[in-house]
Amino acid sequence: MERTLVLVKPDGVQRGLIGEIIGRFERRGLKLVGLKMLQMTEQLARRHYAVHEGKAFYPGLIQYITSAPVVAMVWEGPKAIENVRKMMGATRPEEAAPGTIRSDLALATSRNLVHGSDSPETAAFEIGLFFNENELIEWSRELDDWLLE
Ligand code: IDP
Ligand code: MG
Repeated sequence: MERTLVLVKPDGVQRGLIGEIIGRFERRGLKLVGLKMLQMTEQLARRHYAVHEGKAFYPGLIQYITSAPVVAMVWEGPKAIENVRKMMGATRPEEAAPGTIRSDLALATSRNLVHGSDSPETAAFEIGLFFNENELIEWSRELDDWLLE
């Protein structure tokens, strides 16, 4: 089973959309295996977004992601990385498909509500940035017989 890191970014927390965003993944059938609220430090933000260092939007991105608390989650399920990315929608809300989080709830690329890992390698790296192994909970869900192949 695949795991992916999801963040409700500071705008999602400030706008009271934590429950809305968690609810979408929960209703889809993905399984929550890690959850915490934290204030990202500049150091954590720089590590998390290291691939974007040097880009024009990078300073604003670091400012944004550290400007208020985030909610960090690990979701598990078949093709969790791809499924979450599709549910988030494209980076730019105007390009996100209707029905996605960014299309339904956001208007600006610099305030696009959510982060989701984009590959197995980044998922492993990002989960490790936010969670210790003992903070990830393995639990069995009775519903799985009705959700999974
Ligand atoms: P992703 O979050 O869809 O994976 P990335 O290209 O990895 O998108 O960019 C990371 C984050 O940086 C975006 O989610 C967004 O918050 C911010 N960002 C990306 N491009 C721009 C831009 O052109 N202007 C402002 N912010 C941007
Ligand atoms: Mg990205």
